[in-house]
Amino acid sequence: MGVGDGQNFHEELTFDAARHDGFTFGGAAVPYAIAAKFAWPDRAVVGLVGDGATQMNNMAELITVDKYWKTWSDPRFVICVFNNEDLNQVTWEQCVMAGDPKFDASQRIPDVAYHRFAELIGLKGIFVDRPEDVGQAWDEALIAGRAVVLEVK
Ligand SMILES: Cc1ncc(C[n+]2csc(CCOP(=O)(O)OP(=O)(O)O)c2C)c(N)n1
Ligand SMILES: [Mg+2]
Repeated sequence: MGVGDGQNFHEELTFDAARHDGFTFGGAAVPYAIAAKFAWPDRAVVGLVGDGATQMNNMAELITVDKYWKTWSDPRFVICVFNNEDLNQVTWEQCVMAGDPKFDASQRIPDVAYHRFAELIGLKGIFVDRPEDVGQAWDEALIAGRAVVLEVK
């Protein structure tokens, strides 16, 4: 999660919601991004979230975002969801540390249209699946004038 004013990137505050003393907890990024926005409502907040973590708790907390985003003086708030239909960090660990092939029963997760869920609850949703469109998608997200879910497939 990064908090910046869009100009002074050297002053940017970043916080990795998935890491604390080596322990990782999924589902924290959107709540932490909300907290950052309440601390600095006049600055842009960006949250970067895996699709598995999004399905844990972060989708529910997008409802909280919709409850409050109109009260933030700077509306820039972007949750970027990386939709790889995989709990990839664990898939990777199981492969590298145990030599196991990907175990689809636990590692393959549903393909959810996160950008459409965002629209359903009142946020702006943007979908991008071509590398050459990613830059423009971020531009669109940051000038949207409202909270955005940017889904990267
Ligand atoms: C609440 C919780 N449950 C399970 C885990 C174990 N875990 C660590 S990383 C990970 C996979 C995350 O997948 P995703 O969010 O899709 O990110 P990706 O690795 O695919 O980019 C899981 C399940 C966790 N950290 N927290
Ligand atoms: Mg994933």
